[in-house]
Amino acid sequence: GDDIVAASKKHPIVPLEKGQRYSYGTAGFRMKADLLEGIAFRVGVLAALRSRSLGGQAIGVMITASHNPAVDNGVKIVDPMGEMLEQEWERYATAFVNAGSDEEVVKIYKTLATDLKINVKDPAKVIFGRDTRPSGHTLVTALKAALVASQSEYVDYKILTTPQLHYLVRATNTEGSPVSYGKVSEVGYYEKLADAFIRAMKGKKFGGTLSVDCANGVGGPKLSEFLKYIPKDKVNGIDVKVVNDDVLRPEILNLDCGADFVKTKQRAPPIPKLVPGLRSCSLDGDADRLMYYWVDPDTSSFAMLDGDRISSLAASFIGDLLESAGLRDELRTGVVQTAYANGASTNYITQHLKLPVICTPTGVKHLHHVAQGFDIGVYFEANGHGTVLFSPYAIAAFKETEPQSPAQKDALATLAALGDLINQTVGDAISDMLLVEVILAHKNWTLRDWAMTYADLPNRLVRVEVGNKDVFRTTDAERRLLHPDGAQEEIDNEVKKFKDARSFARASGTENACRVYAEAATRSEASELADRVALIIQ
Ligand code: 16G
Ligand code: ZN
Repeated sequence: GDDIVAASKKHPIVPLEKGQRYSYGTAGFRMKADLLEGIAFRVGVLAALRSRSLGGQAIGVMITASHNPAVDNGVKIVDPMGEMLEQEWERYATAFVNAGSDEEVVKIYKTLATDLKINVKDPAKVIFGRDTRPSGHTLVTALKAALVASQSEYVDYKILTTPQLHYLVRATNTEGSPVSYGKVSEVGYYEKLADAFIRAMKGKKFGGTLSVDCANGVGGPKLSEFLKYIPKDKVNGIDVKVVNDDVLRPEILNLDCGADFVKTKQRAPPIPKLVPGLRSCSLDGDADRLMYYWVDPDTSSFAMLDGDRISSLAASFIGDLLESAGLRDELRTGVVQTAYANGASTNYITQHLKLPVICTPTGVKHLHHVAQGFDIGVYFEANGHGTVLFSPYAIAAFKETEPQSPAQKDALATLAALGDLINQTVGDAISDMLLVEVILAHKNWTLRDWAMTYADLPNRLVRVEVGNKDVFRTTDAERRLLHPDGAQEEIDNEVKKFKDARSFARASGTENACRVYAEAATRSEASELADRVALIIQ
């Protein structure tokens, strides 16, 4: 206890204005980096306690602010199987960080330990990484100090993508077991992905050049490193151009580039100038989101393929493979989306692919949890974050089914390769990108073919400044407002006036504002509807 108090004093919390509290949100603690040092310390103390509460399994801490500006940073905790921190512990994290004094931190620590029957002398292990933000140094120093004071073992993995840290947490905790997730090293991550990619691409051709915008973040050097693990003769025609990968000028991180820029601006980054016909994609600042796009050389129009598109592409491909593998009826496949999913994608998945779709509230942990209920659960947020989860039963079926024909054998081998290629812990832009490339190669598709599977409904997203966002309470996976009274009826009345329309309002989980989403038959109607709903909640 005394050690923690003494160390804590060296990494003070910045007091907030009266009435305000720090809160462990959908992305952990995220804000201007100069507010985070004390938070990183307290998160370290909590992570050690969490590890002790789980028999000394390794807990992860990732320091990143993803797609946010370079001056921001963030701290979040990763649970033993590479999942997001359990909800109950988010509350503890919030309590820790808002404790009024260093002594109070220790008091909460001891109370928690007693209540949860945790022996604070038991072994603990915490592993951590950070993105390329320079402020990460200070935060790591505070985090290490906390781990030393809490007598926790730790491994500093230095600079990593967020999904790499998730991989390492799971690999650490499954090492040497029958469900080992891979070698416990960054190299192990590359080897696993490269091997799976080569297997999945067997006999197929990489379709021309792929240009990857890395948001000038950690994805740049990591993708370049990964590519060294793919011998040119192992993947026919592989040609990947890594762009916006300058991590030496921190101020250009996420600046006019990256997946979030592409999704919100609905256009390509201005640099490098997009060559018509060039297949392109963008990662975000910590490489867990992915957007594809191109300029159609025939029509000169820009087309973006977002998370909904990746989701429907993956679901359709896996559905076909299951069919060929004779496992379609054996393995329950489903798709998980949020209210932001374009209505056209939901229709395509339910009507054309004939797969169930479940809608959850925004935030990866919600989607992930529901996807685990299927043998094969495909989940993506429209913003490009997502993955495909395979149950142990599905993995066993890919490996153990006796093929009766060469086609069935191929399908089973491809499915097994996908099980290794797709990050099972969290959305991973590099892994997702390789998945998309595998599918396009198997289907022999260009981005035009992909974009033609269905037409997106025109849509608009607006951010609305409100006095107090917390009065906006929702139900039905954020699609309907419960409060303020009468607001939902007013929204319904507006929606009724438009064709093929849908709209909802929800409080942001990451900013002090509300978001309004609207879609309708035409661009101008979607816009008009969004404006009217914004007026209702203002
Ligand atoms: C966080 C979430 C992301 C979600 C976004 C919504 C994780 C790891 N990240 O970034 O999934 O789309 O919040 O932000 O869960 P909003 O609540 O401000 O709209
Ligand atoms: Zn991210």
